[in-house]
Amino acid sequence: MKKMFLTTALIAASGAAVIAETSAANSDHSGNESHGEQMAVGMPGIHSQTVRTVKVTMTETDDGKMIYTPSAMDFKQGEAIRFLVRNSGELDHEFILDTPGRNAMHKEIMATRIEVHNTPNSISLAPGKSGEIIWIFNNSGIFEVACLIPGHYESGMYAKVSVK
Ligand SMILES: [Cu+2]
Repeated sequence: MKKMFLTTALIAASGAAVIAETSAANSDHSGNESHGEQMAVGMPGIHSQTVRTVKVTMTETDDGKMIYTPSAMDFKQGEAIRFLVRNSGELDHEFILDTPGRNAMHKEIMATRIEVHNTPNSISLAPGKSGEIIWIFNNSGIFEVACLIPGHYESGMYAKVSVK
């Protein structure tokens, strides 16, 4: 009986989290769960548009940090980039490309529940796995790649993306 109550409570809790996410998305509008749509940071591309490949590694360091290598990236407005992302660490990590403001908002949501990101602008990778994101930087500005798994951003897991 106790188990049943627990299950019900879990369902209720996850329902509340979904509502919270929906209202957050509505108030923001640009829609993180985009499928080919324009975002502030740019838009998804396809292979044939790629002008260059940028390799990004995600890992933990011996002194307790979590990092992207490189930790800063510069692009020209209009460039189509193929990010080849590899998790060479021992923990799960993610690569979420967005504005710093939207990443910060999204981090708050992530603090309340577990979420897996695999949208056009994001990828979650288990240790040893690789994946790719093809992205067109058609807007200039300062953007960010971040890992929003609780505690990771605070451990240094973000990279500045500058588009000029
Ligand atoms: Cu991480």
